Amino acid sequence: MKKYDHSKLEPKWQKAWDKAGIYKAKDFSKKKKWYSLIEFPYPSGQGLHVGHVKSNTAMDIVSRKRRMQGYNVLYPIGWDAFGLPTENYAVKTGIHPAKVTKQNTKIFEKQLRRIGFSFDWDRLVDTTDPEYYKWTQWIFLQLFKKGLAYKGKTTINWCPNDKIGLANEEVVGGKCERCGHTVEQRVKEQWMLKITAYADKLLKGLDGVDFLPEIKRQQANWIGRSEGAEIDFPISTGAEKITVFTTRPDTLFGATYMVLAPEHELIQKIMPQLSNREAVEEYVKLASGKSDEERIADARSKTGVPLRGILAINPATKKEIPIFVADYVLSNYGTGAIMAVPAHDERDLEFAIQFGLPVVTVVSDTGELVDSGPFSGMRFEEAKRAIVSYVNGRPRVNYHLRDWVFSRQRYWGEPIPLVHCADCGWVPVPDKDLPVKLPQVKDFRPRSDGESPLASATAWLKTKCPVCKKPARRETDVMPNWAGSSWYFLRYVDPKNKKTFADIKKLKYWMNVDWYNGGMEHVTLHLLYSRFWNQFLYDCKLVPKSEPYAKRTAHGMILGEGGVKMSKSRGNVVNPDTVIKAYGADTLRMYEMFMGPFDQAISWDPKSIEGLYRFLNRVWTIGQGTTISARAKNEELVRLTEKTLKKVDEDIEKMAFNTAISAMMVLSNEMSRAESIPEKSWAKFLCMLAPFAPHITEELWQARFGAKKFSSLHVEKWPKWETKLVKEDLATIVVQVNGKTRSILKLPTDSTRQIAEKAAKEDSLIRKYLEGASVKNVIFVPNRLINFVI
Ligand code: ANZ
Ligand code: ZN
Repeated sequence: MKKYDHSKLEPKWQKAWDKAGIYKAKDFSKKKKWYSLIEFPYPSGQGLHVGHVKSNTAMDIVSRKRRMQGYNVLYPIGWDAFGLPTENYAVKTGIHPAKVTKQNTKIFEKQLRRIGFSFDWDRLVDTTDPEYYKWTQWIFLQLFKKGLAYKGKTTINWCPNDKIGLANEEVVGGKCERCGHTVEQRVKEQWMLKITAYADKLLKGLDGVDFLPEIKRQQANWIGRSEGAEIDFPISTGAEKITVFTTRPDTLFGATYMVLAPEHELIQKIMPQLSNREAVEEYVKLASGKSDEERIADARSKTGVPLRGILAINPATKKEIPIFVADYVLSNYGTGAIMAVPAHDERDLEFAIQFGLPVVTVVSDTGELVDSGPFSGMRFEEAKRAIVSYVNGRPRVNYHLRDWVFSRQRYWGEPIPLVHCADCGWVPVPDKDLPVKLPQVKDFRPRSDGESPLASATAWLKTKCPVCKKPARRETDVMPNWAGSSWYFLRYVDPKNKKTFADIKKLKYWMNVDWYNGGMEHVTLHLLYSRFWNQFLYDCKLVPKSEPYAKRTAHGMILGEGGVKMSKSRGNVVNPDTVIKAYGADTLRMYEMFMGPFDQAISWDPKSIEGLYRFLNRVWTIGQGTTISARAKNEELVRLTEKTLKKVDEDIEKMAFNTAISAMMVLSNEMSRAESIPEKSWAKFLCMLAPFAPHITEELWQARFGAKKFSSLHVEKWPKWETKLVKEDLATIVVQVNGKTRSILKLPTDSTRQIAEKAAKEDSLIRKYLEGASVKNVIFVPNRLINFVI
């Protein structure tokens, strides 16, 4: 008997598939198109992670099934290759990041190929390739030309260790996500993208897509639409007023004090009138060093200082109320000022207790207003509107979403293609001069003055203004890591196009992505950013669909043994190569799909790998045996095969890969016990297993069904199950007398009227009704109901 030698047969079939080009996606075809997408990997120096294998295998199974179902499938791969680890490595070793990236991507490609994914390798993209980032720059310029990219002074999160500005989302609990160092606040000129202009579109777009509910929820939360009103509060000392944003105007009569954010512009204006200037100045200074996250942390006790010498007037009660400066109010949300209602807001209550401020209840437990003048007794929903108009307030919608900080003072990113001219201001580099290539520099280290290393590339820096031709200076900031991944799914459609980022006809054919799977950690940022770019390009009429992804699912993480995170420092990182060496790629794929429910975090368990290996060996042995024949009849096995096929088919759609594999294990057990296996059932079994374990199934398929001219199993037709064989064995039949249910029978599925009538008449519960009665009519609905009319 031939041995299952995965180390020989896997590379053999990979070569054969490559040669036959069976995974190439064809632009335009009579077949229906199918576009599967995975998040393209960052080619780190550590090589492929088993987590990549999980997500890639899942979408490979879907893609392979679709191919067999007759679709023209696009399943592409590429490198999201700009990023900090590569740059840090370059800083350490002096090797240019482009060179490091080349080395790393080579390793990644080799590893991915060895697992037998059905990628169309001809469409490979690399975000660091100038031919790619030329278009990233071009899209940025479209945003700039439409006023959606602007340079603004913002306080940024500054990591003093990495010497880099961080986006809010890169700060976790006040610490740098990368190095764990405490983040400081710094004022810096930054390029920003006005994603807030798309807040509403990004929210509404969620209605029309098939994303996991949890993903939709996180997107919506991140956008944070909030309906409320702006209300003006006059102040005692003069013409100034304070405008607040509130979602609870119904509580206005309970507003007993006000709070300004430390950065609120009124504070500096009225400073001369304050009797406690020094205390206020001191407080404002202290607050400016803290990050937003720190300031709003629930656990932290509230701090603040009263503004002595001025008072505000509650426009509803007309009473004078004190004003505080406190850092639990943020300057960059709403108006940077609030009316505080301690009776109905937790944070305000905590503050009020600390400062001995009045707490006035104005809404009862049952939702009616109390102590609210003419509005007492009114339902709070109604009172919201009524009170806003009573005090001349304005309805207002706010979003928590912030504009996207789009510059980094680093080296390894796309140069921002703008030139600064003393006379003309910021001027786009003309299309014909794109890409603006990264210049060579000696030192990749960020400069301690906070500027990018590009600021040291003197020759590159100096240029001419594209408009007036006077001497001008290039922007030295580069784009953030999120830039290239915001549109890569569009480039896959037409990766070699030199005239445009992707041909519109091809985009019309392929877009949108039918199924995108990725990590849960990317559902707020990457998903939102890429939807934003796509929606923007849609508004420019450059892409055909406003939403880039029809469906988005997520996988659970793979943890190290014992449920801890896999990390280099723990030394528990599993290299897929070692598993492949011992057991083969098919076993690795099967194992990762079998580990547990796809969306859950599961620990690596070397012992269970053996189980999958045994399974494939059993399949191999069946394939070598003599029990399979065209003439074999084995009704029970045929029935089980059909049922398993149905289950595998349906489970793939639900990403229930583990239960699909369990079902195939049961079937393989029965097959290895069977005296004879009908050839048709064997063929169906290989077909359903093919997307999971493409190599072994190809080998066994070719051995039995192969023709002289190679035709791969992976382009065979996806089999159909025999409907009548997968039916439940017993049907539940309701037995009625004159329309009233009197008994329930279990009968073999598809029992005839005669059989059902006979069984019902013999039923003890029914017999007593029919005794001595004359049956006028019998109504029979197969597999459902029999009704005796007497
Ligand atoms: C009075 C009030 C009474 C409020 C009450 C809430 C409950 P969302 O849903 O997040 O939009 N707020 C407004 N601007 C703020 C800022 N810059 N910093 C901190 N808090 C701010 O929350 C809006 C509510 O948060 C607003 O409604 C305001 O407090 C507060 F029983 O006004 B509310
Ligand atoms: Zn100029």
